[in-house]
Amino acid sequence: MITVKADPFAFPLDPDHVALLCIDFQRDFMEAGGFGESLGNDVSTLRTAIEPTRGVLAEFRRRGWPVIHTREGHRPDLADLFPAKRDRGNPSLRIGEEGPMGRLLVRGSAGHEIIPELAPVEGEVVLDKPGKGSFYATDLETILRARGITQLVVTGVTTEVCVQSTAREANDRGFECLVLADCTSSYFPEFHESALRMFSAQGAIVGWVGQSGQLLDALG
Ligand code: TIU
Repeated sequence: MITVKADPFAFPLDPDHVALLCIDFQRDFMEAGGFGESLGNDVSTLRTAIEPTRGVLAEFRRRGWPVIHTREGHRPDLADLFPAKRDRGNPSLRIGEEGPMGRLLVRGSAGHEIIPELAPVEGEVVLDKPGKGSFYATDLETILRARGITQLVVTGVTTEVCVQSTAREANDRGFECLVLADCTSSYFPEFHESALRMFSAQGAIVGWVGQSGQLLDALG
């Protein structure tokens, strides 16, 4: 067991049963012309998470520990897109419409790809999901249980949407989550802070919150 400093108390990392989860580091959320910008967001705010996540990713790869990347998006025929998701709000473009990086949030489009800085490598799981949470309508739980994974180091965007949904779902399924604050980001700094505080409050009601530096220090 490796002790990692975290809030609200140390995270007991089990090297044989831990995986790194990189949630939705896609061009559609992180780059101009994608889904995130179509919602009216300044996408540059998400970029703070890239370098810290690169550091953690490199360490997991060096150790040969499992890495799982998720991508939010839909089938090209949009058969898995609920009208309730497609029609909500007043975005400049809707899911499935053609933007500068191809069809928004559609599998196979350039915008659906993970940003090059954090691109998956051979042997890493890439999981496509139609919702915000990573367990809904996916085989993530099967993949984790098949490998005996019981702990997740959680990174990704955005903190209060897909990261929050996923951490809560993981916690309910019995997985222990260490969410790395600097490896997550939001279009709304106040939501980022609040979501992180909610995770670790009440004795880690959803999970632990730490920093990438604390994890890397503990790993030596
Ligand atoms: N809009 C927003 O903040 N996020 C999403 O729609 N998806 C994810 O968080 N990945």
